[in-house]
Amino acid sequence: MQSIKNYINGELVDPISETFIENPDPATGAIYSLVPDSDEPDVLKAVTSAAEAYPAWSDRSSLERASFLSSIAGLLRRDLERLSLAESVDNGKPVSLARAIDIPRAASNFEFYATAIQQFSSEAHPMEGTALNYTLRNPIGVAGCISPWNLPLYLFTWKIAPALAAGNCVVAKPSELTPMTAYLLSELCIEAGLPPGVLNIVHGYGHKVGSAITRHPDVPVLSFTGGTKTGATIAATAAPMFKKLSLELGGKNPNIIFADCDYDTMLDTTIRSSFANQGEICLCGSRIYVEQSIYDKFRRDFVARTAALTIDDPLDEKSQLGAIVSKAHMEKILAYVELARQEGGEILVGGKQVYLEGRCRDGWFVAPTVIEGLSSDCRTNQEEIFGPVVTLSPFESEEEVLGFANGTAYGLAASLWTENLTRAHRVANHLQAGIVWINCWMLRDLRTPFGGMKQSGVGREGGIEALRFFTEAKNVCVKI
Ligand code: TXE
Repeated sequence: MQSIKNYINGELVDPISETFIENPDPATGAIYSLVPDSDEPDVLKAVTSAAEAYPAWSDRSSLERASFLSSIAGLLRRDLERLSLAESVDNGKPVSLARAIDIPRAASNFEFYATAIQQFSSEAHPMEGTALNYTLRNPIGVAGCISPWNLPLYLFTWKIAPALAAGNCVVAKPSELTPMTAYLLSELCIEAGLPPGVLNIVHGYGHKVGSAITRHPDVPVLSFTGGTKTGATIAATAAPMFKKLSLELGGKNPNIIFADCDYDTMLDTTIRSSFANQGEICLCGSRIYVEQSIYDKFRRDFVARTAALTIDDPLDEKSQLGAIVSKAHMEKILAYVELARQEGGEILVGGKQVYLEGRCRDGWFVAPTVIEGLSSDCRTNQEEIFGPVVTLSPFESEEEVLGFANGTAYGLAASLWTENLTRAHRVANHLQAGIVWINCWMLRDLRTPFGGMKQSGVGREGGIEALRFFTEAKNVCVKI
């Protein structure tokens, strides 16, 4: 039984409590590793290490910091296979997905910020003949980074890389449900020679470790990705302490399909945007709105394509969907399907747990599910399910579908399918979302601002947005 360790002050150490959390493999339901059940004493050690490492780390040139990030990116790429397998076993996602998306993106996150920091600049404002204003963007200190279980290493590194590049030191906590690749990352940081204390990884529960990071007075900046409810809990602690806060939260994203779309491309992509990663991506399009004139055709084709998806052992290269991350989350998803039935929905395909043979007979698998016949304001269409469940609804007009699309508390992402360019720009402009994809989905340029509005979060990650988040702007005004 593998027992992983915290990474504090450059060393791999057990939790002070010497107690551990059992970590199951979602595909088999069996406990396969032990995770430190850390608490506040471990966080205090980590923050002290980070604070002690901060002066030297922030004094290094951006080129020197970039070289460490590049080395880590190279090691992540070197260990692609090992990390992909670890991610698949820990999260339940197909190993093919971890290999194609999760791990390469983790390496890209480090590589991107290794170069972005070298291009990072600020501005000057001359007051003709009177004064010169210049803006400094200095690192802040110890940054807290807390990440979720759905894209474990991908989202974990998406916070850590810019924080380190900007000159901060970090105390990071991955989800207790998927800690493995964060642990393997700490081994690679040691191999890359990252100075002790620059990055510290403390494993454990959110209400213990995550909460201790959030309320620590020497952690002035926090970056969180996870559920909206947890985001509110963190904000309630951080706000009165005047901490800088970035919150990437849930979504209930519309996928709007007009009759004039490129139908085959839309259908292929909509299968992905509905069920990729078992639908456990905050950017998935879980509410599908189809123009009335093509609704029946789309319904027939989409249901057939959904029914043909392969849900199987995540380690099988043919699997298109793997296991749900935890038994509790699987039960939450199935409870929403039952709710949909009670709200008048018709389950067109899926809607139940899938029982496999052999190695995965005790795993947690849910069939990709398509539901129609629900009102736009029912709970199933208002609340984030975060599983392989989508709803279908027809619409008659642009105004009507914009009302549906914008009619939830969330505002993270949206997809839009039409060949009418004028309409595409008009609808995109009216959608309440931080990210709008037109005739595509999950096409990502890391330079772009990433994040949502309303209950999908506060602030933006990505590009220079993240470097500005992890620095403080100081205006210096020099009398001439
Ligand atoms: O998130 P949580 P989970 C949504 C999705 C999912 C729900 C819960 O609806 O069902 O959030 O998922 C740590 N103080 N998304 O359980 O609970 C926790 O240990 C500080 C959307 O993953 O929010 C973990 O490391 N930290 C999201 C992290 O917060 C706390 C992706 C996320 O846990 C804490 C994932 C606390 N009080 C889930 N409580 C997206 N937008 O991508 C927990 N944590």
